[in-house]
Amino acid sequence: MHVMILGDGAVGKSSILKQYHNNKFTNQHIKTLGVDFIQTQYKKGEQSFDVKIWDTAGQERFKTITYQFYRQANGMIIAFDITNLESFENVKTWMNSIYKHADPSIAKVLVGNKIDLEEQRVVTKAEATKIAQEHGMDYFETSARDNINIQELLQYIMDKVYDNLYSKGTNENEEVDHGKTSIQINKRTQAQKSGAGSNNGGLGEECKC
Ligand SMILES: Nc1nc2c(ncn2[C@@H]2O[C@H](COP(=O)(O)OP(=O)(O)O)[C@@H](O)[C@H]2O)c(=O)[nH]1
Ligand SMILES: [Mg+2]
Repeated sequence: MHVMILGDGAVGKSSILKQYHNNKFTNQHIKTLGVDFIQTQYKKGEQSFDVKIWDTAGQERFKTITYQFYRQANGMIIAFDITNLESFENVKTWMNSIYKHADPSIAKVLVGNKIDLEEQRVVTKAEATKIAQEHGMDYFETSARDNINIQELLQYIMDKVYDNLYSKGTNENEEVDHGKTSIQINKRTQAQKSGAGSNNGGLGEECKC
C-alpha cells in the first residue's frame, strides 16, 4: 500500500508523519530533502500489509511533486494549516493535481492541522468540511504538536485504502508482508501495546537546509 501526504509547505506534513511514526515533535521546520517516507504496517485480521507513506519533500512550492508517486499511490492525505488561509485555498490546486495525475479511485482524506493554535484559526470546521464533501472526502482536524487525531487519521486512510483495494476485488498479493524478511516498523500504538520499540524510518534522513 502506498499513501502520500500533500499540501503546502509548512502546514505540518512531516510533523504529522513524525508524530505518527515515532511520537516526536519539533518546533523547527526541517525541510525534507529528496523524497521521504515512513514505513508502517496495516493489520487486518490475520493479514499484515506493508504501507509506505510518502512525504512530499520540500517541493511543495512548485505544486508539481514527482508525479510518478501520484500514480503509485493508493491513498492521499491532503493537508492544510487551519491558521493559514492560503494553505486552505491551495487545497483546490492540490485536488486538481490529484485528479490529473492519480488513479481516479484513490482513497482521499482532508486534514486541517495545528488545531492547538485555536486562537489563530482562520478556517472554520464548516468551511473545510464543505470542501472535503465536494471532493468526496471526510475531514479530520489534527495537532501534530499535541498528538491529537494523528493515529486516527492514519488509521482512517489505511482502512480506506484497504477497502478500495480488497473490497472491490482487486488484489495486491505482493504487498502482503509475511513478517520474515522485511524490516518493518510497527505502528506506534501496536508497538506500545506489545512493549516493542520503534525503529527510525525514512524521516531520519533530513537536512537542516
Ligand atoms: N503549533 C503547531 N505547530 C506545528 C504543528 N505541526 C507542525 N507545526 C510546525 O509547523 C512548521 C512546519 O512543519 P513541517 O512538519 O515541517 O511542515 P511541512 O513543510 O508541511 O512538512 C514547524 O515549525 C512545525 O513545528 C502543529 O500541529 N501545531
Ligand atoms: Mg516537510
